[in-house]
Amino acid sequence: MSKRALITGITGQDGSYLAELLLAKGYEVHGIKRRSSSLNTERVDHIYQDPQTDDARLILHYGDLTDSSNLTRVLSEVQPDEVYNLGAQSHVAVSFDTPEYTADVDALGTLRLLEAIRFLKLDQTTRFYQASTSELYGQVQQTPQTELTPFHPRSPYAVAKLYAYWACVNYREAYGMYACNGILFNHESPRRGETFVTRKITRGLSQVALGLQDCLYLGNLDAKRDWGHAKDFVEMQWLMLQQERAEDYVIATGEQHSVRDFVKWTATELGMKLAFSGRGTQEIATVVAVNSNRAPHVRPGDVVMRIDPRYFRPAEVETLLGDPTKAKKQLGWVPTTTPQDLCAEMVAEDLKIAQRHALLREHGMDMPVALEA
Ligand code: NDP
Ligand code: GDR
Repeated sequence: MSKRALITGITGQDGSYLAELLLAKGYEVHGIKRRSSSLNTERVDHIYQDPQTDDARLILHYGDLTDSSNLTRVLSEVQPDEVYNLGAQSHVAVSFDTPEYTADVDALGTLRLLEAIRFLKLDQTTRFYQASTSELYGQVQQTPQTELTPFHPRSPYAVAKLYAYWACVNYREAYGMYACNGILFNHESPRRGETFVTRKITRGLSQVALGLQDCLYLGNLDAKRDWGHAKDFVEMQWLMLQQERAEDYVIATGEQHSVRDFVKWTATELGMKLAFSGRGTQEIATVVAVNSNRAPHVRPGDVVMRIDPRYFRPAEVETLLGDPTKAKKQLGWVPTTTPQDLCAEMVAEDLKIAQRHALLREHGMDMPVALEA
C-alpha cells in the first residue's frame, strides 16, 4: 500500500516541490488549498490529476489553517501517514501589517493541526513535519546558527513561528508524537513568490533589461542571508520523517551573501555591469557596461536600482548563517546548488516570462505587468 501524505501550503513554493517529490516516491498526496477569488494552483497545475479518474494520486481539499473543524474533517478523511505543515502567512514584512492574522495562521494553525491529530487518535501513527525557520534566530546570539543557538525573533511572523516550534516540541514530549521541526534557512527557486527579495530582483531586473520597467526599488541591501535551492530543501523535509527518532534539524548551505551581492549576480546574468554609489536610502546602482544583445533596453548611465524606504522593516534580521553539521551527519544533507547557480536559474526563467510580455507588447497585445512587489 502506498503511503499517504497531507500537505498544508501545497500551492506554495515548497508545497509544489514536495508534492512532486512524494508523487515520484509513489505516495498518495493530499493537499489543502485555500479558496481565493482568482486561481491559486498555478504551481501544482502541471501535476494536477483529474479527480474523476480512479487512480488519481494528487487530491486537493479546500481548507484553511484558521478553521479547526475543516482541518479535523480533512485529517479524518485522509488518515495520513505523514503531515507536512508548510501553510503559513510566510512574508516577514507583511506580518508587521497583519500580526494577528499571522499569529492565527502560523502559530494557532499549527496547534490546531497537532490537536486534531491527537483528537483523532492519529498521534501514534501520523508523523508531523513543522516548517520552522531561521527567522527564529532573529537578532543572532551566535554565528553560525545551530539547533542549539538561542532564539530571538524579530517580527510577528517569527514570534508566531516560535510558538509553532515549541508546540511541535511539546506534542513530541507530552504525547510521544513523531513531530519534527525543520529549521530551514532561506530557500529560493523560479517558483519563489514574487515579493521575496531574490525573486523580486531576478524578475525586476529581467523586466528592466527588456524595457518593461525602468527601475527596481529595494530596501536593506546590507541584509545577509544563507540562500539555498528549494528543491534540495524539500527532500530534507521528507527525510526528517523517515528517521527512527523524531528530531529537529537545521537545513542551510553554510554560505552567506548580501542582498547587494544578489543584485550584482542578477545583473551579470543579464549582461549588465553595475556601479553602486550613495549611502543608505540614497544608494543607487548605475549601469557602467551592458551587452545590448542581452539587455537591449538598457544604456550605460541608466539607474536601474534605487532604494525605497517602504521596504525597510520595523525590526530587521541583519545576518543569518546556518551550520547544517547535524543534517549532514544524520540525513546525508549535501546542498547541490550554489547561490550563483540558483540566481542564474531564476534569471533564466524570469527572462522567459519577460520575453513573453515584451513579445505581446510588440504585437499590440499588452498585458499589464503586476507592479507592487
Ligand atoms: P509560500 O508563501 O510560497 O507558500 C505558503 C503556502 O501557505 C501557500 O500554499 C499558501 O496558500 C498557504 N497558506 C497561506 N495562508 C494559509 C492559510 N490561512 N491556511 C492554509 N494555507 C495557507 O511559502 P514557502 O513555500 O516558501 O514556505 C513554506 C513554509 O516554510 C512556510 O510555512 C514558510 O513560513 C516556511 N519557511 C520558508 C522558508 C523559505 O525560505 N521559503 C524558510 C523557512 C521556513 P496560497 O497559495 O493560497 O497563498
Ligand atoms: P526573509 O525573506 O525575510 O528572509 O524571509 P525576504 O526575501 O523577504 O527578505 C530577505 C532580506 O532582504 C531584505 N530586503 C527586501 N526584502 C523584500 N521582501 N523586498 C525588498 O524590496 C527588500 N529589500 C531588501 C529584507 O529586509 C530581508 O533582510 C524568508 C521567508 O521565506 C520566510 O517565510 C522564511 O521563514 C525566511 O525567509 C527564512
